[in-house]
Amino acid sequence: MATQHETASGAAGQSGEIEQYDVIVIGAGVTGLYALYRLRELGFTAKSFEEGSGVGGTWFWNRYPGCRFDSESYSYGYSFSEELLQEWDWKEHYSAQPDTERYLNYVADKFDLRKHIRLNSRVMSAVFDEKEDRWEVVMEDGHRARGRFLVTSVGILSAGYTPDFEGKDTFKGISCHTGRWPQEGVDMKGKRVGVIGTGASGVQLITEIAKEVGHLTVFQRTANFCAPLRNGPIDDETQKQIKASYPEIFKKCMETAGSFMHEFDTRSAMSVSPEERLEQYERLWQEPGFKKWLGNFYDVMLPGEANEDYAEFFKNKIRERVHDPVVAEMLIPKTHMFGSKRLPCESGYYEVFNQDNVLLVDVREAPIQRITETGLQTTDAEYEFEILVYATGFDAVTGSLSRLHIEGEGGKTLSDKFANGPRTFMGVQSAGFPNLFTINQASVGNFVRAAEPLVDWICEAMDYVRQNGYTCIAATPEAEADWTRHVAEEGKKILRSQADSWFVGANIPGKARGLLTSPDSAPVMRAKRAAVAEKGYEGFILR
Ligand code: NA7
Repeated sequence: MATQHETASGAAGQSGEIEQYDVIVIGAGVTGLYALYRLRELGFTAKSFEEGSGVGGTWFWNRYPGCRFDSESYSYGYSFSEELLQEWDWKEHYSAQPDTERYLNYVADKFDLRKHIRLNSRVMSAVFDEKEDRWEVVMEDGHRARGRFLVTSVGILSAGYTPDFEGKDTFKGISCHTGRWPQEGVDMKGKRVGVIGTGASGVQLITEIAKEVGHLTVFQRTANFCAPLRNGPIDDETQKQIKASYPEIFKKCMETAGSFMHEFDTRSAMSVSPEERLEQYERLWQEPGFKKWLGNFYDVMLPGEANEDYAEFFKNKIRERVHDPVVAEMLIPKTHMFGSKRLPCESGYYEVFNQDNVLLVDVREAPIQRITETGLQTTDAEYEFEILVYATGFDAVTGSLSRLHIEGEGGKTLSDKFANGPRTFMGVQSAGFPNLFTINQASVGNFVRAAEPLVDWICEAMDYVRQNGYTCIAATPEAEADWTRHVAEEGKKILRSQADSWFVGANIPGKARGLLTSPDSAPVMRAKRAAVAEKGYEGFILR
């Protein structure tokens, strides 16, 4: 096993001190922190290189007003330490970003992980040394490190996307993206603000800033189905109950498709009377979180009559909440099925549009033509504001990898390989990129719940390689081809592939369309990975 800070000379044709590790982790967010913990437990030397000036990843960068969980806080935390579970008090049922960031910092301190993390370290390239079976990463500041294995814990929603509007740089006011919110915050009190985008981030931000801005213009291209979050503080009694029931909470999460606490009703919506159906819809509407999405009749999530029926229920809720019928119609989704996009949860979003100082602009009808010095111009009109917020989403899943220059065998880059869509084996590895584990390709759903078992699997795979005296684990082209075909074929059938969203890369102009993650449920994915490991890492070459 390598020791840290050993001097290597001649690596990559240069000399000088290059840090040496068994494992290099890129990123110190939710998965990066846990990977460090697990790797250390297994006796690996590991270092995480993190672009941010703090730990937390998504919860470090997305500090826009209103940013919070849509997952129940207590279903999102790490499960690996009973002590941590008992020590940490979630303040709210759906934790706000500052508290979640505080939690991840608490974890980093409690488990003494900071000494394994180099902050302010943007990785510019990662190159595989075929002779040595080692990866070398180079940071923006020239710092270099080498490791047998490379783990990309770079997040699935971390490469922010800002549309390439003409005149973007001419805007004289303040402009920022939700995913890279300034640390010092943005003072919006009494200001004229424009927001582009009404996805999960836009919905949270708009609701929050509408309380204090002078005037708000919302530029919406696609209306979304949004549902009340119904957040609230956690009182002492509930806190005790939560802490006593973690085993059941996590067990439930591990049984469901997306690792959330909610289970579908096994009945068809159409098998019950219209009265009973409506009674269930109304009951779920009053309940908090994703229950209305993931705890309803199973067939509301399948294209067809039940889905349309439930969509109509949502549309009527919007009509009830928005006073101006013209504005209400603008806010009603027309181009996609309920559940085919991520369901943003809100705390008063629709009521924002009843405020006199809020204007909704349909930029599907009249697209944005250019950004001006004082605002923006659509094909219809010109709008002025002092602050412009891009809530325009992310180049999801593959974007955070493509930003890195990852060079595998034969000098081939991962971004070239993924030009027509990701090609991986189970999301965890791509042929031609040995010893590279692309965690962010394989994880989706309630994030920590999905990430913990995935990190465990990857760490055990590295341990297996080491224990058996190998230096290399590489997905076979055949295993990769089979998996890629499986994703393409099965991916087409599921609801979340039907809309133009980040799930299928359709939000990024020119990006190949296709499901970016696994079409399988979380339990199925875990079983598939376990079977591969049991068969001595079938689908991988070990040498
Ligand atoms: P999303 O869900 O991708 O939303 C991005 C929004 O930005 C969406 O409303 C887009 O409209 C809009 N957008 C993107 N490009 C443009 C242009 N060129 N013109 C006008 N509007 C545009 O990103 P979020 O950050 O809200 O959420 C991402 C995930 O983070 C979310 O699913 C959660 O899991 C957490 P469109 O719908 O494409 O017409």
